[in-house]
Amino acid sequence: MMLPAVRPLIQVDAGDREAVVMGLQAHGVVIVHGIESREMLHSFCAAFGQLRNHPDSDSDGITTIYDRGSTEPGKLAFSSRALALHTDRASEAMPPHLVVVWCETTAEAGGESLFCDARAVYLDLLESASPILAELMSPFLHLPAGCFPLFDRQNGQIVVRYRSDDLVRIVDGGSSAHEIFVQSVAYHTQAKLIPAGSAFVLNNGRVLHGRTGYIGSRNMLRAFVDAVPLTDVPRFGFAPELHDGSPKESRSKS
Ligand SMILES: O=C(O)CCC(=O)C(=O)O
Ligand SMILES: [Fe+2]
Repeated sequence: MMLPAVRPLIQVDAGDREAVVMGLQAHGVVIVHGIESREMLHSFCAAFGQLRNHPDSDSDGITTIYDRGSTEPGKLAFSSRALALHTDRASEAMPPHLVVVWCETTAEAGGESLFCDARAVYLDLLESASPILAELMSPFLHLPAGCFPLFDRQNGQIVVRYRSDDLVRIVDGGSSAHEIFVQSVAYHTQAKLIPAGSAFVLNNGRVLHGRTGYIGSRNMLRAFVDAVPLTDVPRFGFAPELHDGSPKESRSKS
């Protein structure tokens, strides 16, 4: 039997570091409330590690995601269109560890954030479709930087890497495994409107994210954070074991 489709998202206060860390450990993503300014966002992020610059970021390392009508390959974020589930910087050898996206202004309608815990997808496939999982764990996605597995083993962890836009091509023969992956992702995806003054923080090696299309003007501020190794912050990706130490973890059999 598959893992339950979704579990309620954990919502915590930005000042409660322990709760942020516990949420990341249990779900790979947390909603954080009470960030009142760009400066506060910056210091919240800096408490978890080093901000990583991006070609679109400003000098403080933060990127404003807004609709500038972009139609460029890989730049759909800068439009009002829906954004399919993805790993940030999936084309890089080392994608950023944490992704923090803070809402400055909500859209008039739409613009909900989408999350999928790829750990749940991995565990479902492990249980019910292990040959498919083996395919996904072999070179599977042709990206500008090379051909990568969709689920990879890295330092004892499993790391997800995925995008489905025009910068990626699935390996020859991979389309049915891809279809099964996409179905499982859809089953485990949940939507949440992040209100102004709140953010999501996610482990980019574990949780895929996206958004629904929107109308009106919407500003989201994004930071990539590489956490300091060996701190309380869960490592990039997730443990391959069934139990991650979270007391609520349970898998139903039927
Ligand atoms: O607009 C959003 O909510 C998210 C944008 C995003 O995922 C990105 O820029 O990579
Ligand atoms: Fe993203």
